[in-house]
Amino acid sequence: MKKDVYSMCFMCTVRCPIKVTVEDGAVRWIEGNPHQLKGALCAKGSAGTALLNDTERLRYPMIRQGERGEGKWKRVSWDEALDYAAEKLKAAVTKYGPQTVAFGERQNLNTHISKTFMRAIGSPNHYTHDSMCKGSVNTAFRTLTGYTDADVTVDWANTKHVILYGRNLFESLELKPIQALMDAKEKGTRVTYIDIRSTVTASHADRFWMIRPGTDLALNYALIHVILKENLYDEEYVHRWVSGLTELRSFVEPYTPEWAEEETGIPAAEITNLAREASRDKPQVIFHYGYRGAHHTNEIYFRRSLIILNALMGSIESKGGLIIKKGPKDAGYGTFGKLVDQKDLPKPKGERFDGVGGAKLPIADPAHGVGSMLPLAILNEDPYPIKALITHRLDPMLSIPNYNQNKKAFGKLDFILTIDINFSETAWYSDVVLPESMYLERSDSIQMANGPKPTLYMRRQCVPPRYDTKPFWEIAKDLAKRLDVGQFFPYETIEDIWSLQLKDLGVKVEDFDAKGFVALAKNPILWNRKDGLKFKTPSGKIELVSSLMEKNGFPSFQKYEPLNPPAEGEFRLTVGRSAVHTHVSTQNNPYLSELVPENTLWLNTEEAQKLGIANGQYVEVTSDHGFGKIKAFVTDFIHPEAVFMLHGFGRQVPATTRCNGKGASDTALQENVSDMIGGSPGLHETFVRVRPAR
Ligand SMILES: Nc1nc2c(c(=O)[nH]1)N[C@H]1C(S)=C(S)[C@@H](COP(=O)(O)OP(=O)(O)OC[C@H]3O[C@@H](n4cnc5c(=O)[nH]c(N)nc54)[C@H](O)[C@@H]3O)O[C@H]1N2
Ligand SMILES: Nc1nc2c(c(=O)[nH]1)N[C@H]1C(S)=C(S)[C@@H](COP(=O)(O)OP(=O)(O)OC[C@H]3O[C@@H](n4cnc5c(=O)[nH]c(N)nc54)[C@H](O)[C@@H]3O)O[C@H]1N2
Ligand code: SF4
Ligand SMILES: [Mo]
Repeated sequence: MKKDVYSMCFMCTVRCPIKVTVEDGAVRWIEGNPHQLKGALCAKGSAGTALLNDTERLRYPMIRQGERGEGKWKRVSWDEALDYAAEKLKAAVTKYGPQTVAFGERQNLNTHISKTFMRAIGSPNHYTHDSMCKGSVNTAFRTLTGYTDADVTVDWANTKHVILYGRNLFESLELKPIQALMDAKEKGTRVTYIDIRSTVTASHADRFWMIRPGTDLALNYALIHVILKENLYDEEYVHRWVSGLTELRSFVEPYTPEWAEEETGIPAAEITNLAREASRDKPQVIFHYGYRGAHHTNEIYFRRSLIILNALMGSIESKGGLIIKKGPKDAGYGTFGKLVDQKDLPKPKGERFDGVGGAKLPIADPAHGVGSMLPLAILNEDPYPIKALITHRLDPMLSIPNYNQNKKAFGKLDFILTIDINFSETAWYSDVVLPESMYLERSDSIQMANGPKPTLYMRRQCVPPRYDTKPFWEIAKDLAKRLDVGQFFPYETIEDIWSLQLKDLGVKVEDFDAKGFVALAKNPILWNRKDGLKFKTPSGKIELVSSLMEKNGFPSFQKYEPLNPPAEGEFRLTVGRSAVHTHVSTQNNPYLSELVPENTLWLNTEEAQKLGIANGQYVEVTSDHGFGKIKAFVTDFIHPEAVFMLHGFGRQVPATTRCNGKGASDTALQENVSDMIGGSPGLHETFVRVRPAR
């Protein structure tokens, strides 16, 4: 029998809506949901079947036998694995206190369940990937608008001009935005792209600037300088909704385009032109706030400068600008239910391991924590020892900079439990490994995707699990029961979870049948720009002088401090993503590992010549923290001060035979330093030395 199932892709966390054709219990075809994506899917999404059939993914629960990382495992039953894990976690809770248990995951549809688990056992130490990805973007938004970046979306379809700072949209994909931007470009939308190297996105841009690494803040200070000097901003909007303009004006006074030219390498006249051009298109212009790009310990000021540029253009809550997401209430519906909203569930209490909300990181987002503090907290026992770690849908060993340090830190733990679908580097180093069913084999909690048109999405099981695996929501409940907190998990099936989520909303499970999603609004909901904007700052305005920053002792504007340039013979290590891989998840996928089997080191042609390195030759890359062997990609299309490599390679798990040992690991080379205001890791603070491999 043949049937189509609407579900959601999970080859990366964009979670595109998909249509899956299933015949006789097997997946025959996957395509983008035709109602939203015109059938389109990226290479990773198409490789979902290869993941489903992969014999090297996690297939059954296992308990470690030999030393950590030695690779000796015993296959056990689910009961045996869960009993053992519960015993170890209980020991940590009763002997040392619940705060000694930490739980990390990439934010996902079941995060309301993991947060319930941690609150039930009494630990404040749940953290997500968010800070490791874009913590400073999140914090920058909150300091200016009271909203996080997750509360904001980009109106790609209606913008006239988008300016991207290392936002390599056409390789670091999000399908819906790409489709919308391609359509908009046909109608004349302009793209300005600023990167330290020429990427696929650069080839789609109308203007490309190769900027000197780490100097984007100088460029923005100069753009703001020109905008204020020539009164190019949206006066009506700024007068009504923005405070602190006088202070900003005097702050940017010294930062002329001529000054920025020296710093960035971009001609002053071109900087002035961009400011004028953007202003002509306001408010339908977007200075994209980005995720990665320039990653330094002062990143908060760079992200703030981007949001300030949007505020000056009047593009926050404008058609063709940035739109504040609306929820079910805004669309006239009830509340979307979450397990973590149970009234009798204990509130998180006590100091967090990462210092978020305390003296160390007072304004980073406590809803996510700052994961890169974990190895430091473990090693230094600061603020207290961590004894046990649960990791779900995250690979902290590779996603927190400095692999060797991570290994040392995790080696200090009494117990590590990993719930994954693959043999991640963290799983390989764990004591118990629990295999989750992959996304085509399971249903999950419903997604409430807030936006101009708030929409609900559902992941539905397409085929039965191929191996002895379970969905996370079931694993969490089974573990909770064993830790005597089962009362907070009042469900047996996924349908019970769905009804808890939909109970007050006024939507039924059957409503998803027709298209796989339920839109709660026909037209985009936009607030009235004259008097209807609802900023969540104390003043109700976009606060250029931020009460959140100032109250916590951080200046709202920071004098430009140039980064140290690389010393003779050194390069700034920069990293990013490939269109056919997801972070650290897909390198062993049978199809995707064929497409991009290893990473290369982008190196400027002249620099390569000085070092006697030819294109395609293996080189050794060394930093103060680690080492890697990798093929050189010699090119004119990268700034001479930097080298670049894809994240996620140089793996050290023999069980993943297709990717093991291929390419070099950025994580092994990078230093673990963070922006201690915003929370992002300073991924581009590391210098490396390169020489031909011996
Ligand atoms: N050194 C370095 N660190 C980085 C970055 C970098 O460029 N360099 N990038 C940063 C960024 S932007 C981000 S967003 C983070 C991402 O960091 P991570 O979230 O750690 O990376 P992912 O590859 O998304 O996924 C991690 C794990 O989730 C597992 N997984 C995938 N699907 C499922 C599933 O359905 N169930 C379960 N249980 N597990 C699943 C994968 O097998 C993988 O082991 O890393 C950050 N850290
Ligand atoms: N295919 C694919 N798509 C993805 C993901 C994935 O894993 N795979 N992950 C998703 C996630 S979680 C994220 S966070 C996004 C990330 O999406 P992006 O923010 O686009 O991140 P990267 O791919 O890391 O690209 C960063 C770019 O910044 C450039 N860069 C480095 N230093 C500087 C600098 O000083 N200035 C400027 N202007 N540029 C610089 C690099 O050359 C690189 O091209 O992608 C998302 N989409
Ligand atoms: S971007 Fe690609 S991998 Fe990510 S969810 Fe969409 S289709 Fe899947
Ligand atoms: Mo990310």
